[in-house]
Amino acid sequence: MTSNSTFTPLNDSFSESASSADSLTGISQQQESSDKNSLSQNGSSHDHRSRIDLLETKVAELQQALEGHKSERQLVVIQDFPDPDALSSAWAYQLIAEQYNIQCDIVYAGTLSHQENIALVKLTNLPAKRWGVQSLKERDFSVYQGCVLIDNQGTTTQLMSFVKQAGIPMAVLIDHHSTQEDLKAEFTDVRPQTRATATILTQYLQAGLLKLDSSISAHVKCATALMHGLRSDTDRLMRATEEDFLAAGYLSRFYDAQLLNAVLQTARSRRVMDVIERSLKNRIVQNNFSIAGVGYLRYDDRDAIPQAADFLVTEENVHTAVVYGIVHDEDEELEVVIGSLRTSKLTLDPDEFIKEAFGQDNQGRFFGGGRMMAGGFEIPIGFLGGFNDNGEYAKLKWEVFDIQIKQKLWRLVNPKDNLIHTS
Ligand SMILES: [Mn+2]
Repeated sequence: MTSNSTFTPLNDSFSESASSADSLTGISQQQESSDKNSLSQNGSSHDHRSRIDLLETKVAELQQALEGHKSERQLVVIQDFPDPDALSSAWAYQLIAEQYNIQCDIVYAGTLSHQENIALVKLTNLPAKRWGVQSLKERDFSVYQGCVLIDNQGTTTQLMSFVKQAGIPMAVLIDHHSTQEDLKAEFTDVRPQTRATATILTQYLQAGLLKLDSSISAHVKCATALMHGLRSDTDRLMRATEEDFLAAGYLSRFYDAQLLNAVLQTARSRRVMDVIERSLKNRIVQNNFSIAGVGYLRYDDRDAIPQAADFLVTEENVHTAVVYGIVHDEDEELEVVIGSLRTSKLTLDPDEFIKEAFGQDNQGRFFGGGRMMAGGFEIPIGFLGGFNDNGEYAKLKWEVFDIQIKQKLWRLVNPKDNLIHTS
């Protein structure tokens, strides 16, 4: 086994994958450089052995936790902008729990933004439900005896405060982001060195927590979803490690390649294309950085921003792209600046770059951070927020944010250059 320690993601808390919206709600978690509880990837066979032992322990512990809650109802919470890794892993957990007669509702409070994620949910009948923020006050949380967090630690979901308020016990926490809050769950498996939560869930399946059966449609579809989740969190397996390949190998016995292809072939919407077009038109390239403000876009289209950044970074002589815009949600009178950074430069740490560029708010929280090659940021508009019918006003507001963001970015891109560049 080769060592992959040099490619350890620095902080994976903010951005899920190139094919998902960067999730940014919990801005200020401190990462822990090591996690004693992790099944870490390491070079020696001794570590390999202890990894297998730890997996066996975890599987036994989870089994016990499920046994202890037979016939209960659990709320499975995933991040506000769920990605394939979260969606598929939550589903796998639901299928496992079903065997113990535990009924799970998989919920998220934000929206499915990326066309591939919408396709994934539709084509596989993935049982995740959107609980919009406005509906949360009317929801009956008292029917749940346990809360399950998958692919998050409660910092990227608006549901968490309702779960806490309702006093639902934390039953299960399965994640691969660095340890965030000191969250205690009855069963915890947090592995910051593992590339995908789908890999963890697949290991559970392989260990026998649920026997996959090719003649059961839901199993085939869930295996397909897990394959998609695993691929998307490992940059199409390019950053996969041995355990991810092993998990993918196991899933290959059950998944539906045609169905996966259908999910991956999903076309971009016209509005996403328009945002990409704006990013191309507005981009300024300097010192191998490509920076583009795209103006206003709808809340449902926020995933167009990371997609535009993905595209801009493919230009020759560009190693880093930053795209940002003001996302507005007409229903909830919400406005926020959302941005995405993509880089192919190994020495550029998006987490550091974003923190350095934008600093902290007055409560000492950073506006974002990133994982290894990608990062997102989110800047509240505060008092200036809220949609305004007056076109001149909206234009002015955009210009103010555009100039301010560019100013902060150029300071890092070209420290000697004090000019304010605007498009
Ligand atoms: Mn993930």
